[in-house]
Amino acid sequence: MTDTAGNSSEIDENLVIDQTIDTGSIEFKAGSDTGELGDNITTIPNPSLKGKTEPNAKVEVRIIKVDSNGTPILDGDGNQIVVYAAAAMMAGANGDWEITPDALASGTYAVTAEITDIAGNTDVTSMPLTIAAKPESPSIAMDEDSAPLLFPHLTEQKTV
Ligand SMILES: [Ca+2]
Repeated sequence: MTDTAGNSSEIDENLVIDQTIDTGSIEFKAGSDTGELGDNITTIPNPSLKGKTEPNAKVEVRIIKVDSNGTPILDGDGNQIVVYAAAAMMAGANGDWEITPDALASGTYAVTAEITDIAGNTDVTSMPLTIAAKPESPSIAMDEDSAPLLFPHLTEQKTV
C-alpha cells in the first residue's frame, strides 16, 4: 500500500502522519496597538497579544530583547535575553491564543511563540514589538498653588 518513498496509493485517514505545522501569526489585540495600526509599535508597556495556530497546539510565548535590526541581543553566555516568559498554554479549538505580558521597559523586542501541535511537530513564529516611550506630557498648567512644588528653589529664595 505504501512504498519506501512514502507514496501511498490508497489513503487511509487513520494512517496519515502529520509532519507539518502551521505556527500561524502573532498580532496585537484590538486596543493594544497605539498610533499607527500594524506597525508593531505601541506605547502600552504591557500590550495584549493574540495569535492563531493549529487547534489545541501547545503555545509557549517569550519576549526577548532585540537590537534595532531585529537581531536578538545575547548575554555574556550567548543566550537570548528573555524579558518575559509566559507559562505554556494550549490554543483553543479554533487555534486562538492570547497573552498579556508584564509591563516592559521601552525598547525593541521580539515576541516568540514556540508552537507544538498535537502530533508533536514544533516550530517558532515571532513578531517584532517596539514599546515606545509615552508621548511627552502636555505642558503643566501654571497656577499659584502648584508653583512652590514645581520650583522649590524659588520657594526657598522667597522664604529666606
Ligand atoms: Ca502602532
